[in-house]
Amino acid sequence: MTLTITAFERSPDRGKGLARDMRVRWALEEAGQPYNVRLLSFKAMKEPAHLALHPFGQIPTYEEGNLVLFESGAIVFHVAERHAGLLPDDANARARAITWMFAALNTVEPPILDREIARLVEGDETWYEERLPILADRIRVRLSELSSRLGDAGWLDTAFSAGDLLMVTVLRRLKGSGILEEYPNLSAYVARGEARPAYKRAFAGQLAVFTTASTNVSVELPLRELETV
Ligand SMILES: N[C@@H](CCC(=O)N[C@@H](CS)C(=O)NCC(=O)O)C(=O)O
Repeated sequence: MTLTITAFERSPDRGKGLARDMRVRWALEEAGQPYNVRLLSFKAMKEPAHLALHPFGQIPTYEEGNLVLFESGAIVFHVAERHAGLLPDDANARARAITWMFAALNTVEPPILDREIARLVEGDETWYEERLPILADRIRVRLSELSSRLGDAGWLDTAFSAGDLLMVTVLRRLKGSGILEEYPNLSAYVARGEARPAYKRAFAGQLAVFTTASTNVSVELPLRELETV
């Protein structure tokens, strides 16, 4: 059955793999499932045809026959449940891997997003520079805890799982901030995820969209779009 996902026509992250279609691409690559990508402009994302697939007018979506899904975590979970390689067979190990999926999206990602949203929404305000260290410290609390738990293990549980896939994509949002780099074992963990062949294929796929669009269109993205990843 043909699978179709949606992604930005020209990603605001300029092909760095931060947009959330990257998670879905990576999961599908790990599962060995071919997929089509339908590219959307910011305008098209808010039009009725796409809103019928995604109530919030965002990417990614996932279409498999009559099934339409949105929310990157739900899509990755769906792929992981139906194909080998992303969730362990042992029931308890599987439950723990699912727990890490929720932890990535519900516990680790929110403070990282708070910092990004503050830059987008309050970046010009007088208090922004004062607020930034507070937001960074909230991220450090979670990273310290995660770093302690990971220790020198390769993955969060015994083997790579969809929990690691989501956690790595969440932590990647911090690259270049200097915060992730304060935790060498987390930096190495992210690098381990990025070294997986399936990750590399997914990254190359989304980067190709951006480089093709850039050579065809030389228009700069407006600031708001640049930062809404
Ligand atoms: N919780 C959603 C978030 C989806 C999301 O924020 N998508 C971004 C791209 S990564 C988007 O579509 N931004 C444009 C917008 O919200 O208008 C998920 O994980 O899928």
